[in-house]
Order: sequence, then structure tokens, then C-alpha cells
Amino acid sequence: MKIDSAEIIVTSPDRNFVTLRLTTDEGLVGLGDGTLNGRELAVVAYLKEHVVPLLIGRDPAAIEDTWQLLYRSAYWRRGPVTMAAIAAVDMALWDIKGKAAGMPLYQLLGGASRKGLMAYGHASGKDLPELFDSIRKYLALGYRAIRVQTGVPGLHAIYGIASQEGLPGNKGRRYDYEPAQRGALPAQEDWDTRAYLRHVPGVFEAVRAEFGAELPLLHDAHHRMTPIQAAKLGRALEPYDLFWLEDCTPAENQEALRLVRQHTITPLAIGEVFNTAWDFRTLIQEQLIDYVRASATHFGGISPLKKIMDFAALYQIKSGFHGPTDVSPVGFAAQLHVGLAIHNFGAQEYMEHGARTNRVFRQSMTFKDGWLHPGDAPGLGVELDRDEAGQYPYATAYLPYNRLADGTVHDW
Ligand code: KDG
Ligand code: MG
Repeated sequence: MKIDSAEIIVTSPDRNFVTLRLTTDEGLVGLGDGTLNGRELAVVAYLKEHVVPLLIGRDPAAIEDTWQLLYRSAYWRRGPVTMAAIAAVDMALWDIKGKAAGMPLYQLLGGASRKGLMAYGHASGKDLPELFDSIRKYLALGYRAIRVQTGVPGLHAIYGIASQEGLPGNKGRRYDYEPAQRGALPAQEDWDTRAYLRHVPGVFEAVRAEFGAELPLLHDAHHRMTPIQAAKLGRALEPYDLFWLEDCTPAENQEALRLVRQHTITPLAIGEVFNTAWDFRTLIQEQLIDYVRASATHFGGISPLKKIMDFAALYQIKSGFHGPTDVSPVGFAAQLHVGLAIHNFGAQEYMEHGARTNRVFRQSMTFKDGWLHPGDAPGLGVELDRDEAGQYPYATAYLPYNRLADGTVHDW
């Protein structure tokens, strides 16, 4: 079998998605997600100009060889654009392999290790009543684990809150589908770490008092604290028994986690912005984290995701794959298959895609009683409707950024 053609499909049903569609001379089609939120067209150019010419005529079965070729022959390794492009190819090739074998991908990765994957949902509120309503909504939908994000008094707009409309440009903004707001320029939000640190422990105290001790609760700090601030928050949250505290410090500084770890037993998750195994090596070997937050899409695909989880398993570190709406249904399916197959699954983030997105990408994935399952269709189990995709042209979109009260740019 040979790769006959490659098409890069850019569509923006509820947000922008970049999908690689490979076709073989035997008519098999493989899909791969190369969506990089806010920088989508850079991946399109990388694929179109530098990757597709290398693929035509290659054996689609040679997944590892193709991955190594794309990674090593570029010489300029790593980086989110390169790794999202390689991820798209890797996923499309696994999709083809599954279809050629007539098996869902998880079977090729070793078979199912469990019946379903525990999903966590994104509850949020600008204040406690709104947050409690949101948690109840997710519990009613069947979720068994909840991420808790709240507004902070004095701050107008903050990551992870669905209903915020406080800043210009945020009117009617639906965080669920549009963390990357469509618009010519990025939106500015405000930030104050001390106000946040004062507020968050009380929120978790209230949530535990209302919803009890059993419910797994998670929180995303989105890279905003210094190591000592993160240590302080981790310690302050200990009485509320978090499932994990995510991205407590900027991901580039791995040593920061040593300091945080010395001071708190709150479990730590990190890695949604990592793009190779090298980014995790120290953190896993020194057991500085508890959960791997990589996504198939930003980490070079299914092949490296499976490898890093096998490495993490040596240290009892589990998966917590990144699953926001900017991971397309194709990328999401890829990590569901990996999550079902590996022994060291932890939790799967799940932000439901919008109705238009679900019409463009027809999925065999299911979500029932809080459990996700990738389905049993051959390959990844996602079909892309090209006519439907064509109705939603690319729209410029940026992630927001933060400024402190004195005007300094801060991590978002
Ligand atoms: O594109 C950025 C989002 O993927 C990110 O902000 C979402 O932090 C996130 C999460 O945990 O889902
Ligand atoms: Mg996150």
C-alpha cells in the first residue's frame, strides 16, 4: 500500500481545526489532528510545504519510520508547530492501520485495560452560587470528576470561567467553545496572584461542604504562580483533597516542581504545552508530578504518547490527557484509544464540542454515566464530512493574554 494523496482541511465550525486527510492507493482514508490553537495556519504551512511532499508514495504501515524521518530529517527538532504537524501524520497513519486491520485503534495498542475512561468536566462560576449550579449541571450529565474554576473578586475576566463578560470584547463570550476568541487581535485579561491565592482555598472549602468528600475535584492554575506561591496554594488546598492541581508554575522551569513538591502533598499535573518526551523526562524520573497532561495533538501523536505513558508507568505516574475543545474530535479520539489501552490511565479531560463541530466530525466515541469510550469502529472511529467542513472557513482567533494592575504582561 502507498500514500496516494494528502489534503489539509481547515474548518471553523465552532472554532478552528486543522485536519490532515491521507488517502492510500487502496482507498483507505486516515485522519490526523494538527490544530494549534491561535497558531493554526503555521501548522497548515508546515504540513503543506514541508511534510506532504515527503509522504506521497510512502508505505502508510511504516508509522515509526515515518515519525522518525519527520522528526530527525528536519534537523530543527521539537516545538509546537513541528510536533502538531508530526502528530497529524502519526494519527492519520494509525487510523489507516486500524482500518486496514479492521480493528479499533485501542486493539492495536494492546487492547482495552478498562471498560471506560473517567472524564472530568469543566465547572465554573464567577461566584459560589453560579459555581454550585455549574457543578450540579455536570453531575446531572453523569460526570464523576469535576474541575473547579472561579472568578476572583477584583478581577474582571479569568481563565476557565464560562460566563465572564467583564472586559470589552467578552460580551456574550462562551468560554466552552471559544477560549481562542475570534478577532483580529488577542483579548486582554487582568491578573493578581495574591488576590487569587487569598480566594481559592475558601472556594474549595465551600465546594467540599456542599458536595461532600467523595467527589474528585481538580483545579487548573494555568501557569501563573511562582514556585513558592504554588507551594503555598498546594499546601492550602490539602484539606480539600484535590485529585490534582494543574500547571501550578510555568511549564518551562522544571526545577520549580522540586520546590513545590517539597512543600505539598497535593497531587500535581503538568504538560499540556509540552511537545516531546524530553519535556517530561526529569519530572517523571524524579517523580515530581503525578499526572501527564500531554495531548496526542501537541505531543507528536499517538506513538510518543504511548511511549511516555509506558515510561511514566515505571514511576506510578498516570495519564491526564489534555482534552479542551481546541483538541479536535480526531485528536480526542486518538487519546481515548491510548487511555483505554494503557494500564496507567488516570482521568480524561472532556469539554464537549459544539453541534456544528459534531456535524463536521462524525464520531463513534461515547460518553455514558461519566465514562468515555472510543467506540469499536476500525481505526480512530472519526469520519470528516468535507462538504460540511467547507461551510465554515477559517477565522482569525487568538488566545487572550494577561496584564497586571501596573500594566506588566503576565502568563495567561
Ligand atoms: O488552547 C489553550 C487551551 O487548550 C488551554 O487553555 C486549556 O488549560 C487548558 C485545559 O486544561 O484544558
Ligand atoms: Mg490546563
